[in-house]
Amino acid sequence: AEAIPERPALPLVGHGLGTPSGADLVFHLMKEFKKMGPVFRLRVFGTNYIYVGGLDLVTELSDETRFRKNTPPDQVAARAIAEDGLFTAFNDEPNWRKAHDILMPAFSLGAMRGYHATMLRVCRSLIAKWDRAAGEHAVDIPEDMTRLTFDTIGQCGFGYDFESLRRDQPHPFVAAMIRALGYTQDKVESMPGMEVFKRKQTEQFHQDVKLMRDVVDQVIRQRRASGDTSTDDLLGRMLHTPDPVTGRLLDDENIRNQVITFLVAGHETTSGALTFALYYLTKYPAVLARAQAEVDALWGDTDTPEPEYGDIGKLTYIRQVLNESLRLWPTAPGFAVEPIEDTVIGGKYAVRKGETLQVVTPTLHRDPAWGENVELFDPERFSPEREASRPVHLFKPFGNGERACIGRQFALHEATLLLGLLVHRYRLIDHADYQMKMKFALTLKPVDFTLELARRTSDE
Ligand code: MNH
Repeated sequence: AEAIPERPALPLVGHGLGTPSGADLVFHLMKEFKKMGPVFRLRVFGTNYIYVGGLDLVTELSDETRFRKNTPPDQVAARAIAEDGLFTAFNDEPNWRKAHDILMPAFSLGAMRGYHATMLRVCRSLIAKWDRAAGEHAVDIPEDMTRLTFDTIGQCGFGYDFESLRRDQPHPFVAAMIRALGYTQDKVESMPGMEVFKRKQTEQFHQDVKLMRDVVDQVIRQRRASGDTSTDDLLGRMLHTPDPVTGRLLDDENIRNQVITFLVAGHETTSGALTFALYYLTKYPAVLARAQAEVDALWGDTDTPEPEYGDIGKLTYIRQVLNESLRLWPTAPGFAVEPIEDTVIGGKYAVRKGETLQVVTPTLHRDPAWGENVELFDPERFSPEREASRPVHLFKPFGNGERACIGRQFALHEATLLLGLLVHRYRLIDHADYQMKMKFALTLKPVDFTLELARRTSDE
């Protein structure tokens, strides 16, 4: 076997000094692949990462008989917040399968039918807010997308209204979550032991986690107090549906971890995806025009369209726009797997059982197999004809296999509905000539992106 390519490393720090953090780390990795090839090793202080970005290797790593999810260091650190919730659970924790089996039915395509009216109601609150802004002042896209997706998961998942769209500031849960995740990420990226010098931050972290748990306990308490035992949303299933295998309910502590997990995982990524999509719609007028033609054909020029559940499946071009946004900037820009047994990858690199192999999806999504001009935003890549001939593992914004995103249909339904309604109603005015600037804190998203709005008239 050959050694996995790596740059010369210093003792102890490894490649730590030349390796940036946050969004710059994502860009750094993408550049490194261009020089180092489809797999390379990076050592940051004590931690040893293998990054993989090419189609052939990702195809190999997607074989679930040889590889399974790995909980990489940043997710291990996030366990201080979400413990054995679905996302951060280790494969061998029994609560993973238990919760997975209990919750799966709530995420089937059919289950979206049940969420549709609620999702629409949240979209309409955003539209009411944007109508007041139109012609008056700019709106902050990432902030408002976060308000929308957070309220959507709150209401669809737990029947709880966080009222984010009526607040000037983000909901306290969101602020605490961002700080807390930032803290756990810093801990991974900085030299081991540094937290002893960060007493203040550590104290803040404990307060933030407490606030998140208090919010969740309030959500659960409200449902219990209502006496409602029949609502079949995420919370209802967790409280009342026994695991089909063991016949037992999830315990209270695990339910709390799941609610935190869904509140976190269920909104940041979708918010980022919506923001990237609105960015591309703004910067590519021909794409926007086609998206508008699609919704106009469905809803005409009525002031208040009544999208039905079945309409979402008809918004195929808008779905292509979303997919193409997720291709260029998958908002969860990777996932990690580990060999189930010691093995060899790419025909020559030995890897050990349990070792973290980090798939970098922004690089996979620029593999030459996508064709020419991989940097170009082009929703035609997701036309039905080209989708049919695309290699299976070339597009992986939702991860792989059994541990792939459980909320995928939920995110796509929500995002397609909202984008449809927005392009139907507004002209998006790039008043500040926005230049993309990204932030990465567990998810990748644009920052400081504002647009002015004008209502469309029937001839535009
Ligand atoms: Mn989601 C896992 C991306 C929306 C809930 N999600 C994952 C993974 C990726 C991902 C990638 C795999 C992580 C890993 O292998 O370590 N998720 C996304 C993206 C969007 C998204 C790009 C939106 C766009 N996710 C959502 C929504 C929800 C959700 C919406 C909930 C309503 N995701 C999860 C959960 C997991 C997950 C829960 C963990 C699943 C498991 O391991 O069983």
